[in-house]
Amino acid sequence: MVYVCFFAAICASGCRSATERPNIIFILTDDQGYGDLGAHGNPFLRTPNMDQLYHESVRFTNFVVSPSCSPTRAALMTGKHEFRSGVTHTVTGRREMSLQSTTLAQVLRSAGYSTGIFGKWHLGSNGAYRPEKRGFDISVTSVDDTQRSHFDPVLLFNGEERQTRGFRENILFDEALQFIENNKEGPFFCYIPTYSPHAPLIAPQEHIDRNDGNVFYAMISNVDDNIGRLMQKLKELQLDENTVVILINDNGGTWGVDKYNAGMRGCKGTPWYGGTRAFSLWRWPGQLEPRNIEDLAAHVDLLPTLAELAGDGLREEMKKSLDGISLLPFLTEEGKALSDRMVISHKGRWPDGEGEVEAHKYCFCSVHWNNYLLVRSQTCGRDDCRGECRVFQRVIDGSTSTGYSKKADFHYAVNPRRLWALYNVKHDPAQQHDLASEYPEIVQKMSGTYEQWWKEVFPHIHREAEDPRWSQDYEPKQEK
Ligand SMILES: [Ca+2]
Ligand SMILES: [Zn+2]
Repeated sequence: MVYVCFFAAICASGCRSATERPNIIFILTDDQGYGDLGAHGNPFLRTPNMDQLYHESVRFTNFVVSPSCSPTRAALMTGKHEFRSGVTHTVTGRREMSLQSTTLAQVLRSAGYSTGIFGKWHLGSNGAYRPEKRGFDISVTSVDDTQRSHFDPVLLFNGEERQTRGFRENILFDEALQFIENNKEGPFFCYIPTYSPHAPLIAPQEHIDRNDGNVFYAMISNVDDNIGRLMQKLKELQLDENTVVILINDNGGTWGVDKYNAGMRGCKGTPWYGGTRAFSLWRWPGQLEPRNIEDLAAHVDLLPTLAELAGDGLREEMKKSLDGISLLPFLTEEGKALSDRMVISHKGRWPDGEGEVEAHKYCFCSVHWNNYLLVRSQTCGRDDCRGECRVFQRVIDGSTSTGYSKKADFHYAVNPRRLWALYNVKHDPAQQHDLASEYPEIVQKMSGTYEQWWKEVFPHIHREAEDPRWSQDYEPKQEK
């Protein structure tokens, strides 16, 4: 049923031949922040391979992702806000991406691409939700995406368990390089969502030594080495010119925000700019001129962009159902301005239970529009909330250390309830000057968009866990 839909959705007027279409490698790092990059001025961390990629890429400097893992992945895979595919958390029951969603991998496979995923899927570990059932020919993932074995992990190869040896990121890149070599005639789509540098903080000793004992930075440094290996392999296979390499991080900064966060307030799981701003690097030698694009772009744009790159794009009716737009004209044509748009972020993660979704409508959400950020950083106000309001309640109660930060009153700041705050994040990335009373008409326009958006997405905030298709045909073993 789903297959019929997306075969019809793509190649409506015939695909271009495979030789004209580039291979696509998409690397998504887990819990690395915008500031955790040498090229962004981090004085404590060396990332020579990511920096080289940065200098050879088109860079979206105002690029928005969701505040945490599964939500960003759902948006990347569907081209829609994650609530539209029912993803509202990172845990079982609320991270399963609706089976009615057509995935990026399905779109590219329909266009003739070989598809592989090597890393953290995090959109459902069981049955029909697994990546090899959702458009990937080859899938190498951890047994359950909450599993934290960084060394000697048991991995699933298209659902088959295999004991492996070594550091997980090195193994996943080895598998990705093999996939690239096997498919060098192209076109291929190689998705590498790393597990690093997400906690627990564990890294090979040589990287820990190289980073003066900072294990978080050591994990990034290991990914950086692997990206170096990947770029070398592309040159060896003479695929360098015909391959688009994309590097994005999946949410705001974590263990590095107190050291360097590019001047921004906010970290993973907050509605502040530092919670959802990501780097977004696009390298295609000879085709894309390295430069910055400051217009607002977002994770939901990946699917329509790659669909256009892979063929003749998507049919109008599918395009209309997406929140994303194709970035291809802006990538290839300098000086072309992106259309005026708003992008909405919401933390999600409300507790389970009757009425909880509505009770958290305004809890930790923001609206992006050009350089404006409209923020509601507020709890639901109930003392007995079992959700993540508790983290912010601690800050209200005077704690200066919570979550990822010992400057919690800064990164986890809470605003007065029932008020939107407005910031110009280009001039004020630390979000110190609330412009709401100065520009009431802008607040009204942006908050009006939020109200309309909530009405639209609310019916999609559902759980498929009770659905019979959510089968338990794979039972993950307990981690050792
Ligand atoms: Ca993450
Ligand atoms: Zn609450």
